[in-house]
Amino acid sequence: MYKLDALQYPYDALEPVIDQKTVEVHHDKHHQTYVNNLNKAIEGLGLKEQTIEELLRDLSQVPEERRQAVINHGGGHFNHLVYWETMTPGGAKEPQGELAKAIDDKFGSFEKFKEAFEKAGAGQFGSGWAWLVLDKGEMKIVQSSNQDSPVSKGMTPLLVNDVWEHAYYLKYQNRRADYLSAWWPLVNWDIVAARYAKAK
Ligand code: MN3
Repeated sequence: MYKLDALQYPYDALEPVIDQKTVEVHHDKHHQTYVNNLNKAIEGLGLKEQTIEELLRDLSQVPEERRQAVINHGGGHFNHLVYWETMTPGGAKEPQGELAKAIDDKFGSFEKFKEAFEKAGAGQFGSGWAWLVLDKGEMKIVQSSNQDSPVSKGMTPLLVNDVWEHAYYLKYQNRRADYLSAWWPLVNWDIVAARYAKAK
């Protein structure tokens, strides 16, 4: 059984970039529903106890007829965990040290990285996610559709933004690009750096 922990910050902590109501519904309704449906999808399978990341990294342990449900709802659980953790009311506002250097080396500059990431988020057709990942040691921006998760392809997430409409619609309506560009002050670069150091 998987369970959803309370957010590490109050619902209004991401104001004014993300409004309180959006955070509340996103976490308590959308995310909770993924957890509930994940538990239904794995019911009776006798899987070993493991983190949701471990489960998604090895989907071969899930029988084929339940696998898509685990991809959808397990991905929905894991992707949102990374998303909530990526954001914080405090923390470093820009990448530092080794992480900053890796971003500069790969994308040219922090500004160019942000531009490319926003483009990936805006260009994701329909619902999905924009990610910064490490893929076999290489830093990359990738998109994923629906609740597909890059961990199922062996990648390690460093940072993610949710581009499903439920993440931004109350405040930004159809203006996904505005949400993407307004989002940067929320990113906790200390956490991103810790993920990077661990994954390298
Ligand atoms: Mn979402």
